[in-house]
Amino acid sequence: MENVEIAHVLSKCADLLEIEGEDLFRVLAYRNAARTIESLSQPVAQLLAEGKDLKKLKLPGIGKSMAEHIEEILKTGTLKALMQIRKKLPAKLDELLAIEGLGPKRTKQLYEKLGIGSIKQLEQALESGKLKSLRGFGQKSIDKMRRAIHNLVERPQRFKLLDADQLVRPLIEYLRKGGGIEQLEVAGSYRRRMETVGDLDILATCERPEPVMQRFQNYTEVQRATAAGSTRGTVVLRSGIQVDLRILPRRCYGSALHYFTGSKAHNIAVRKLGVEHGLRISEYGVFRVPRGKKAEEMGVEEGERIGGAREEDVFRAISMDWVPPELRENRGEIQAAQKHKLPELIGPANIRGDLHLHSKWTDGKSTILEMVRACKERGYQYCAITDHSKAVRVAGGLTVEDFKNQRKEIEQARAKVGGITVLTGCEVDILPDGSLDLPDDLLDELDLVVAAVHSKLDMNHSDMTNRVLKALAHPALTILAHPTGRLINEREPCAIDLEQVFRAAKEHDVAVELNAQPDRLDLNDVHLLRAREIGVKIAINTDAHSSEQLRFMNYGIDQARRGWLEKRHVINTLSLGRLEIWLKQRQNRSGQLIAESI
Ligand code: DGT
Ligand code: CA
Ligand code: CA
Repeated sequence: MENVEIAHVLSKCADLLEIEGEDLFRVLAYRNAARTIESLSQPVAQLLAEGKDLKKLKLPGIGKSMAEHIEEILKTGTLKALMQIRKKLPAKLDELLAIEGLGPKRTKQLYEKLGIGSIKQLEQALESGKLKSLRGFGQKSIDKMRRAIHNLVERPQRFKLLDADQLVRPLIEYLRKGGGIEQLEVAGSYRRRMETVGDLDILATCERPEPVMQRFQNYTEVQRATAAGSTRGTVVLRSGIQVDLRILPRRCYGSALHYFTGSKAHNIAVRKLGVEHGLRISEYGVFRVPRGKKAEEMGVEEGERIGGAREEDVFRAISMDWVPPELRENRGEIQAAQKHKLPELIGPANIRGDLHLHSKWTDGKSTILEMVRACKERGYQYCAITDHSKAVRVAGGLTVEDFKNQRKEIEQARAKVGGITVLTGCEVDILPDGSLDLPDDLLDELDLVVAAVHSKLDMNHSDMTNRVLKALAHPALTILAHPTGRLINEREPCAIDLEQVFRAAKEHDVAVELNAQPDRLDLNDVHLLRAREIGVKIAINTDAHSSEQLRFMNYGIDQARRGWLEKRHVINTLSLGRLEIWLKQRQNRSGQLIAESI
């Protein structure tokens, strides 16, 4: 059982307890534990197998009884406590929780006041107008709910990349342990590092396919096998994700890897180029088209084979450079690869620091010292502590006074951890009128100001755009964080004109964030391409709420690569010296602007 699945049981418990009207402390205990488990870098099952005692690891929110709950989930797949609450509540209540905008609080209201316990009953209540009698369910929120239900029913389920990683890694390890595997790779959208994946496509070569295929079907997480042959199998894991395994002859491993990595649009363009070169390119290999024949008339292995064992064979045959999988979306990579002008994509080694971090002062789970130490361990030159401002009440946002006190703790961390520069910062809330939630004199004192929208995310397009444009014009602003506010599979992006936002950010020399939280990844790849074109500086930030989450940087980098970003586009690849020069320039400018306005 994977961490995501354990976390899922815990947070389900929290939600249902809240609906049932349980004490809020107990609810939060489950919710916090879920977050901790989800962000661990090692599977809990593995920790336990290594003989570690969960109770003694001092994980945030995991005390004695929570540790026992987790062990119970690992053993039984669920919790007795969860089954007991379920008995008391309607069986289909979970459906409601999946609707965007319906958290446990509002679900509780629907259930308590109107006895609504399923999507069907909710739809009936929407039709009959019964809902309007409830507090907090105005026309706007009713319309929103209708759309959300529609999306939910229509949308095929896709898995966040982080979840896919956590599900596929142990499977691969398991397959390898069985022996006999020579080459193995997960292709498809997973290899292209898309923010979500529909299913997993594993390719392998091996001595003998049968035992490997057998082992695949026998994996403990398999819920059902939907197709099985000696070289191709499909299973659905307990988490609901589908996995295909294809075992290939060595001579076509490379061409199959290329084909099944996709994307489809990229493949079609490559195949077409092949035809122009007198070649037939398919998953079976690269073949010369005999005179007088057409590529599409050929059998799968007809003609002279000129490659297929290695992926490079495909690209070389049509005079292209090898294209990193993240770029294979037919967005210009083919032309660039022909001209040997592919971007030199950013990589983890380029990152020098993290500029958006939370601590226990607000909704973070680690102390400032722990965050700084963890950044140091990652080899960073700098990091910035950026806790929330007071308007973000749910996160325990800080007042001016709090920020001053926090400064002392930052000083202490600086004194204790050498070799890394700790910048003082904040994540200031952009209020609905576009002003910032902290006074200018405090903002001026900070090394760096991250700003973001946290409330009234449903403003209309022009109001939201104006709100953010006004904030961008504030001279103290350094980085605009999670610009669209979307949460993958949970909340749609807000309505905002990013084109105008990017232009304003460039004009005011404000960096725009690529938030690396796996459920945000905001900006997305397409936005990044545009930001790059316009020339906006990008900051890849983890927005880490615990030291464990610093590793989310890699998801930011994946997304950045999909947006064609190079080192030069990203400010947290700058050396400390250069970063400081940029921050200074901005501060001088802000001083100047203030002077001008006097
Ligand atoms: P997903 O699973 O929805 O996240 O996205 P992919 O890209 O992994 O798509 P999937 O699993 O349906 O297929 C894997 C790859 O196989 C896909 O990226 C490209 C290739 N492929 C699948 N169907 C076609 C097709 O009809 N034509 C071509 N040229 N390639 C295809
Ligand atoms: Ca796939
Ligand atoms: Ca597939």
